[in-house]
Amino acid sequence: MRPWPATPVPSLPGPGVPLRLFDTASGAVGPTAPEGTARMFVCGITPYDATHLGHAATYLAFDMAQRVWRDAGHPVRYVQNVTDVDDPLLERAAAIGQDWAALAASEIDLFRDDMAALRVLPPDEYVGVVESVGDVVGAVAQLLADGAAYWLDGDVYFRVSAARDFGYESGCDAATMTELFAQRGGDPDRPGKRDPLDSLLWRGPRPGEPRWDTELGRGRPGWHIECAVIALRHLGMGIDVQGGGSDLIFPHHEHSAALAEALTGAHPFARHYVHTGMIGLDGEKMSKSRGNLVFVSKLREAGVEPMAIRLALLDGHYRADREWTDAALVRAGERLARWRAAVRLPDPPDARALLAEMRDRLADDLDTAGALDAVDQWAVAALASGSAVAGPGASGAGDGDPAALVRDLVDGLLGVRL
Ligand code: 5CA
Ligand code: ZN
Repeated sequence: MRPWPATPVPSLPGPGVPLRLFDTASGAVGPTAPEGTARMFVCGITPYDATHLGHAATYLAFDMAQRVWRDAGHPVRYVQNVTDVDDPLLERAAAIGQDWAALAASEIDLFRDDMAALRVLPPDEYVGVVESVGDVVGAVAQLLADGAAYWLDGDVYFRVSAARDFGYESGCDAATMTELFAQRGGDPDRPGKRDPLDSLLWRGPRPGEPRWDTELGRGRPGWHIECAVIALRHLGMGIDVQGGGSDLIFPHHEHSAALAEALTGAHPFARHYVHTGMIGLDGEKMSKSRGNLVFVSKLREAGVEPMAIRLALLDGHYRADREWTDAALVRAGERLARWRAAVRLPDPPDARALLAEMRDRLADDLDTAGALDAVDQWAVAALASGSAVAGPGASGAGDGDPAALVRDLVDGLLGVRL
């Protein structure tokens, strides 16, 4: 599938700082330490109700990880999936009387436009389930042959007891797993399952649902196997980051890791499992089911500058559940205006200390709010001295061009164009 266009990333003087990230599996912040190229898989959208600000915040967080890695000299190989066949998409298409594939295609287009407008760097591989059915079928056939999966009334299930260390990624206890599994697309109570937490790998044909004719018979892929298979094909095992929102910690990332590990015999699937907090509105998680969505495209249509949306979403820690407010957007617009005014001053102050501070903030588990504050301090000082010192020659020669450096570091590290 075609990704969206990339915006250039300016390179910055001097060495970057190695990225440390919080890993859900270990419960601690630790060095990411990629071996050369950093490999990252981030779970993509199920294409309906795209792109709300929760989606945007999540993809922005991983965009920041990519920028810090690149600044530290690591090329990045980034893969994202699209869940372009799954129950919620089919249910929405049926509810609005639209063909599911047409709905998916138009929502993916909208998502691409929003991501490009927000200057989120595109994945190297953007891969749908529809184009991965053959790979999924091969993987399910292998799991069946290995005894890690079984048939149940025309469907195939993964046997969690075949996993080497099921539960290590989320750290959830059994009761929490069962509860979350039921809430998030699982079917713990289906009669005939060997274990309530066994997950659907292949769904036999149902009236009115899409199906493919395969060596498993007719049917369509389940959810978790999709991400395991796409990540394995395009990245392999031992990836540096498996990412997504905190609503994917269990069951999705637990199951996709267990599946990748069962398929390859290697462990672990990812060295860091990284999860973003949920963006909420008026005290509730922003979600399709609650219908309390604020869309990037609607804000853009209303004339809001994408860079202000980007700054508003970066003004908080990616792991914290946080609220979207109009006030935050206003603050971001003011901040953007302040930064732009500061880099237009004829003689702004040196910015090399700012670059060092930004690198430290971002490398420390992506402290974007701290990085934004650092730029603010520079801009406020620049504007104060700019208005106090009339005329040229206020700072010494030989500092390079501070305004150009600030434009480049705000662009390269924060993805914000001034
Ligand atoms: N297609 C699956 C992943 S394979 C999926 O979860 N799709 S989604 O469209 O529901 O969500 C896309 C991404 O946005 C996921 O990483 C999800 O965790 C994240 N997300 C969804 N709602 C929010 C929210 N309110 N705040 C932050 N992130 C969110
Ligand atoms: Zn996924």
